[in-house]
Amino acid sequence: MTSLAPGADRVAPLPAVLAALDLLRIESVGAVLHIRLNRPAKRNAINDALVAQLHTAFVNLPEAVRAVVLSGEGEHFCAGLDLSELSERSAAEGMAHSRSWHAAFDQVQRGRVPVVAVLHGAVVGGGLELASACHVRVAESSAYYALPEGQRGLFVGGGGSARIPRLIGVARMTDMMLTGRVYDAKEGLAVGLSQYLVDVGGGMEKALWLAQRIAANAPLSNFAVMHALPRIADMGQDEGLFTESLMAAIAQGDEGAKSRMRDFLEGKAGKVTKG
Ligand code: 1HE
Repeated sequence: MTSLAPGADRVAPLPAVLAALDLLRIESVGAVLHIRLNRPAKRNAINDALVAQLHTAFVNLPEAVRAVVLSGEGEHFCAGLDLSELSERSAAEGMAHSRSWHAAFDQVQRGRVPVVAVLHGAVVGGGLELASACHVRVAESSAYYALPEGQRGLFVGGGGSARIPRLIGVARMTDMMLTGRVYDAKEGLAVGLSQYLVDVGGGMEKALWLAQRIAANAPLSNFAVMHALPRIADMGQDEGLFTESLMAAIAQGDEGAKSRMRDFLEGKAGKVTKG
């Protein structure tokens, strides 16, 4: 694998608001912020406090951060909803709980910078919902995916019904929820749950390398990919093409784009090469 760009491994001090988040382990590596779910004893199950801390982390990304890597401490990425917190909730409380997940995961998907997830071990229930809010997913060969909500008498509540079918289709998600089907890492790659598959232990290096590449892009291009692309994909073709032309015009007019095009024409920028 290509090594990181110079300065990419520089570890910067964290702002106090991020350093105070005890259920996350956060490290700033150059322009990349590495956020780890940090409840390994509970398989990184997501309780109310962890949802709130994810929200806080993603709305307080330091200005210098250009990409995030999200991973899980221990043997698993995330065991989903913390089932020990599932007390008797009224319908209104249940709705508010689900909406708190939506608010946090929306900051992951539609925040300021792209997020690369490293998936290993269990990526289940709310853990898969969180993974599906990320922009690039790197799976290690230990990863497996399931939606046990059906077996637990629940429904997805962390945005899964909106995001997961956009990755794998309604039919596959229906099957996972009705039958408890588990996809292994290879199957997950084939159906689109991850974009990359690497050996056990190789996920962080690959994700950091990808995040470093993402961080080197013009910020407005990354913004267009994160914010315009998924919205255009949800539009009718006519509206989509019109919106695309607006976004393209704004992106190409940016100084970042102009200097990059000049660099290429003057032979100073890299060519596109085969893998
Ligand atoms: C938990 C949770 C959890 C582990 N909530 N405590 N999610 C699930 O249905 C998945 C449930 N978990 C599992 O199937 C397994 O724990 C794993 C496959 C993820 C991992 O197995 P393993 O053998 O490594 O660990 P373990 O021995 O099962 O669990 C270790 C501890 O973590 C244990 O606690 P301890 O105090 O006895 O040590 C477990 O109770 C605890 N633990 N998973 C609470 N999920 C917005 S809606 C989303 C809806 C959903 O996500 S539903 C799916 C919930």
